[in-house]
Amino acid sequence: MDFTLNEELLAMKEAARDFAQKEIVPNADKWDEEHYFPIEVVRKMGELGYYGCPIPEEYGGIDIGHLAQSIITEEIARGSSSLRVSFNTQCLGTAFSILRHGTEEQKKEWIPDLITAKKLGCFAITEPDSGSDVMSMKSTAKPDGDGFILNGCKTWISGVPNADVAIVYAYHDREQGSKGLSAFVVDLHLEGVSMAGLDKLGTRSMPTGEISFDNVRLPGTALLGKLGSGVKICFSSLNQTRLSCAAGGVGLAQACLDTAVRYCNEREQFGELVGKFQMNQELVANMAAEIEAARLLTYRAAWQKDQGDLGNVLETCYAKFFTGETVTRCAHSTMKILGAYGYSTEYPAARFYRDAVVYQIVEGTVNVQKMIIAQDQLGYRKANR
Ligand code: GRA
Repeated sequence: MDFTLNEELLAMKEAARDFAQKEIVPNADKWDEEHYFPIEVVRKMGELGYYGCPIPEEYGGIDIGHLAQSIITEEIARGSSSLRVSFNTQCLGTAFSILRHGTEEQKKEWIPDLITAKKLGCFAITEPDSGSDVMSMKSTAKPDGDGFILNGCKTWISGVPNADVAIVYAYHDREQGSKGLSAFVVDLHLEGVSMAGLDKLGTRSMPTGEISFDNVRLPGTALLGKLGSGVKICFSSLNQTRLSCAAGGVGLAQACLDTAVRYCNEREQFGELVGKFQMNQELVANMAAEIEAARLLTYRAAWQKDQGDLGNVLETCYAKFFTGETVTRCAHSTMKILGAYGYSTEYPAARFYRDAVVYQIVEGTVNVQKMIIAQDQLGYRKANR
């Protein structure tokens, strides 16, 4: 067992940290306040190869794997939790799914543009009446001639309304149950597609919105994988995007700790630094230990993926579940330590607090993660595929 990051990974971590410090941190609060999506920064990350870590060079990637991408995601989230979402919209929920399931033509057409962020991506699972219960989705893609007619509404989709392309999950034949669900690569500029943004509490520098498909005519070449393999593609893709979410949560939790420590060593009350008070020390100690545990769970799951185990649902759930709880506790602890300054917009603690809660909701709620873990442990349903 070796817990050290090799020189290449350490250098990438440092470079991503420098990038976040220079390009993201100085503007993150302003972008958040203005609900501004900094596409120029996303494109720079694309040029640096950040979205191409698990993508082979022949499709424009840098082929250094999931652990590298997790480490970079963590450092970007430490600057802005909003921007870590782009690792899922540009790579893991889109380009990486096309890499695993697409035809050669689809790979060539979409992957290079997604990982360089020339085109903005998204993946569309959730619907107004179908959140945790994925299989209850209502969208349909009825076979029609050599293509499909797509109808339905997707909501809470990260990257919308700015996205150019979506991986959309819809039933081509509801009668067949799970075998009737298919995945499609959908050009969002097609006729019949309309998008609208949604307002939200946090993650305000990454748009979130809904997409309506009104009799959208898809060419046969839009089908991703085989007809009926939507379930497999959807859940195996979630197993990669969940890890990215965990990595982002670790980064945001670390940002909370960084801010709390800085404040503890600046602020004086009762004649001494507030870091000298044991009740604050308890908060700092809990945060530090929990972040380290969340980080190790995340790195372990990423490392397994780099060994070829992309079906490590259980270990990915451990990382996502534990990080979701940790980052929420850390944001709360930082708020307690900073007091009124945490509540004000003078420090980023208020943004961290608003951004943290979503880690209990997206990519499968904390309860969904616990359900998967418990059912595996109880022997009801094996998590790993
Ligand atoms: O046997 P079958 O043919 O009926 O197929 C079932 C099963 O074998 C079917 O799915 C198959 N399956 C899988 N296939 C391949 C299940 N898991 C896998 C897998 N890992 N790989 C249905 O399975 P089931 O077990 O009967 O499902 P269920 O009981 O209906 O639901 C299970 C569960 C609740 C866990 C699932 O629906 C789920 O994970 N729900 C959470 C949905 C979710 O994570 N949504 C996230 C939306 S995306 C998002 O949040 C973007 C945010 C962006 C960002 O911030 O990064």
